[in-house]
Amino acid sequence: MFFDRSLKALSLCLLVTLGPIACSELEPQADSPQASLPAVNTQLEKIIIDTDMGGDVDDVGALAVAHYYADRGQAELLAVIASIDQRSSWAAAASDAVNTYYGRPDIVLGVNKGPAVAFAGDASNFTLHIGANDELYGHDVDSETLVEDAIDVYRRLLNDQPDQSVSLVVIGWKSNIANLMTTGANYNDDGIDKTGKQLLEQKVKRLIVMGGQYPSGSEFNFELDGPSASFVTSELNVPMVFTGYELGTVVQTGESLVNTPSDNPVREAYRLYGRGIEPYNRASWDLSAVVYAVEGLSEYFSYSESGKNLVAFDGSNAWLGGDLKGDRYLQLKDSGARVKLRDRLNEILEALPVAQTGDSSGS
Ligand SMILES: [Ca+2]
Ligand SMILES: [Ca+2]
Repeated sequence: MFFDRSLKALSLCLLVTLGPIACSELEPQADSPQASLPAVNTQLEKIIIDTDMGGDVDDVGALAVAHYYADRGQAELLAVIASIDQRSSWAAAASDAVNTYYGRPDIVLGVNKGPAVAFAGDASNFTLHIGANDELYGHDVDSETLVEDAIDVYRRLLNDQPDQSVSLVVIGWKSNIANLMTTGANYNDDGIDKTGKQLLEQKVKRLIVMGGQYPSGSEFNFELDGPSASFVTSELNVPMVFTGYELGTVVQTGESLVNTPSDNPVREAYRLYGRGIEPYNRASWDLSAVVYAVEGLSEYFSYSESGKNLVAFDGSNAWLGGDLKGDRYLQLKDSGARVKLRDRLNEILEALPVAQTGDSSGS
């Protein structure tokens, strides 16, 4: 579509591109985090969504999936933080519209106010149409200038959470996480005596990353800010699970949204992005990441071999198997999983918010 996450050949040898940093990272780690990656999640998942909403519409679908689980007591959505900055998108305002539709108008928002990542914007401007239309959607953040800096939000929010309690779902560029990692203790006199990297490693139990292609290739989320993707994957000592281009692209969802109310901003986002041509289907890259974050592998996914993701500065990546870091990437579980996941996601997207059904049990 407007930003085709085109498959590109791995253009450079990753080991050459990454140089000595990567090579120094290839030593086996005695304290491998892989044992903490679950097959099935049974507890309420506290999640933060870090999104490049505006680059593609599946971020909006992913946010709807998070609310669906929150409605059923399976997830708590702590914050929605945009990696795409206010100069090229209305990501935070559009997120507030979706949060408000689902009855959670006060979810904390953040936006990248650091150095701008070069991004031309999306031709349909769906975040602008939704984010600015507070008359229809009733949200109170109708301008990105009202939104806090992502770094300040992350530091305060993570500091307040119990250790190893947060699933951080990054469905856009890795810019915010990289920027956060470089903050020092007592950043901007915030009174928090930890570096950003320490906060992430102490509070985040899993980093779920939509980005890359597996076992190797190149994909939009890493390409847009390759240095940040490389820095986060090589330097952050948090268990990581990746979901790549090849998984989400075969799971096309969104067509069920035509059965939802006309004031559903998720429906409108898919309509605008799809230029009004039904069915409003789009690949489920970001939606799949949220399903895994909350449900675990469930009946849809299986883990790759244990290993480490090598990400070059140009955003290309390659999986290096072995007991190197203990990370995984997701695969579709079996031949039936694609259709099961597709149908499940369309069912989730079609479900009315509990706030609108008046059913507080969430069943
Ligand atoms: Ca709000
Ligand atoms: Ca995205």
